[in-house]
Amino acid sequence: MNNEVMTPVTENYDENSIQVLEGLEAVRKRPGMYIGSTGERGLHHLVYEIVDNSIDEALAGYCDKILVELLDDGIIRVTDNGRGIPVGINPQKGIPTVTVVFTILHAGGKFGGGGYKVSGGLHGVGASVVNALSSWLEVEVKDGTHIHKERYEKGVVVSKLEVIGDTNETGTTVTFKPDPSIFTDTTRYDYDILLKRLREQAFLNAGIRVVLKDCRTDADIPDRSDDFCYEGGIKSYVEFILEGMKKDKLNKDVIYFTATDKDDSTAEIALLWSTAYDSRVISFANTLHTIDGGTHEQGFKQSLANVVNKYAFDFKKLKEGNARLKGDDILEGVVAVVSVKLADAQFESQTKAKLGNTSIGKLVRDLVNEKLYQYLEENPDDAKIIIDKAIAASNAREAAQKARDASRNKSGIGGKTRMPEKLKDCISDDPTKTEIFIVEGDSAGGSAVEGRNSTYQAILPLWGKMLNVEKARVDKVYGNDKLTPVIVALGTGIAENFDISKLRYDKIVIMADADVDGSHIRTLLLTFFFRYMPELIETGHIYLAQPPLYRVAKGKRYFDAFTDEERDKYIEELGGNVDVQRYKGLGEMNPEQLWETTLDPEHRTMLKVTMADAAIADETFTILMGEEVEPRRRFIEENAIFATDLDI
Ligand code: TSJ
Repeated sequence: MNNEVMTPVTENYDENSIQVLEGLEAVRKRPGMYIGSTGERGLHHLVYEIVDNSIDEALAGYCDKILVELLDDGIIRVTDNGRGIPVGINPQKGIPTVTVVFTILHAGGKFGGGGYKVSGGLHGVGASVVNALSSWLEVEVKDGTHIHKERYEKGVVVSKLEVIGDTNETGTTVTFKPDPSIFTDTTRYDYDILLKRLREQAFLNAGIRVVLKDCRTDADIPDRSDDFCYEGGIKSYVEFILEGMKKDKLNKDVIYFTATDKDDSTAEIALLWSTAYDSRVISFANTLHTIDGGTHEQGFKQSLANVVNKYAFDFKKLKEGNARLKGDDILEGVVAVVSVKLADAQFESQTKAKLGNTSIGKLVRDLVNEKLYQYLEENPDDAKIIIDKAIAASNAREAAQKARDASRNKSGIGGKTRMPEKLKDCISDDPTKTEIFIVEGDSAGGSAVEGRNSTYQAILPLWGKMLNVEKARVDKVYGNDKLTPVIVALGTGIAENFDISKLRYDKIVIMADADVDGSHIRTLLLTFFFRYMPELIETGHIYLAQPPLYRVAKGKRYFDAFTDEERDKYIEELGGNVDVQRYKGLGEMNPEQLWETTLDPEHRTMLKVTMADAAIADETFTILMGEEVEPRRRFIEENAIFATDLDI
């Protein structure tokens, strides 16, 4: 016990403890008000709440390592090598500052003064709430001379601050056990949830080392540990996100800007353009993930659109008809992290998911307006790639809109949809029994129409031969009404207008040859379904027909073979001296053969398409359509392999 410090304040300490108890009782009565929930999320928030204090210490420049350990019995230990929470008497409260931190509500960050930034804790309530919701909590402070320790149970001091040893180090260790009577759902920490958050913090605070260790004897993975330290900060974060997306960079490197305003608020932005069709812009305020964005994120998106448009205009990069690129088109493929730090963060929602400070919007806008424009000027090759991507996005969006309008206009008028001319529909309109075969090429279409069971089977021939996929752009494929017949025939509409209850067939079967062109058509259709009608795939409505490659016949007996191995097996089975016919394509089969091998539900083989298949197709499509010549060339060379992969 540190008597020197404690003796003069005993009276005040007791007086204050009444207040303290009232505050912490409120926390225990309504924990959800303070940590959001008492479920798994709330449980994990306790750790963030503690770690955030160490991060603040690191941001103040006094700490560079934070260790988080998962111990048995639901216990967590957080250690940093900062200055140590002050143990001297707090003049206002008359008790040690460390005791104030753990026992008085809303004390977090407001004591001490002098360079202590606002805590980033999700609910900003700090250590006292964690303490109140813990069966017990122990804090050890090393001040370079002594090790001080205090212990609490359910937020109440049970063993006052005392010196338990000597040290020449500094730092803080907090060990606590979340109260199972509060966290009734679970008190088991999920390593991966903590990992995600701590990694994020390591990205947002360049150079800080964060270590996570699972020391639990019943850990899912024994002795698991991770060690994060990113000198590149949010630049590394953008690269990390890109890796996770499995997409490639379009511009050379991650673009990075930072600025500080007169109030000492800072904004940091890292961004790049990728081959993706969506965008990932994530924003943070005081290292808190602002899921609903706010002034900083909006400022970024606005000025991004303005700058790219201004550059395109100033350097005459737009043709007529592309007078101005839309914000969403410019954002296509963007991966960005926007991180702001400010003294008086104001959040529009209670969950701190949306930042409200207007001055930060201006800081971000000014930063992007100046630095991104400069970047585009200095990197004209990148600028061209970025603008071309936005133009392609704009064209694709307009084409998709046309397709949507087409599908909407054609349905509803007079209650009856006008079906595409090329569709040879079936007689039944029972959508649980009918099938539509999307057929490559007109000649195959003819055989299919003759060979089908016209009661249940509809045939939709697509364009004669595939356009040269290598040259075709996304917008050319979605536009030019190429896929409109498919959309209209299926009846569901696409994208946000998609309505599966309007589906006109039970099975949608893509019927294409087993050659390179057929593979292209499969890839294109799967990509289209994946992007615009994913529910059709998820609900198992999409199939690939599997026409055989050979017919092995002897007299009246015959077998159809789907592979060379199968062919050889049948030749052997029939005892040699057989007639082997190679089907060069669907177009070569006569109607009877097509029925027997590919259409007849009793004998055909079909593959149900999974989301994984479609995702692979999407990726393939991206490569085929991509700007980068090398992966495309490689892909086309390896294309035969892809075709067999898909057909397994
Ligand atoms: F929040 C907490 F109390 F639970 C907690 C705080 C938990 C952990 C693991 C670490 C910390 C913490 C606090 N680490 N470092 C600090 N630093 C201070 O509290 C501190 C030290 C010195 C001064 C100063 O002005 O001299 C100011 C502060 C805020």
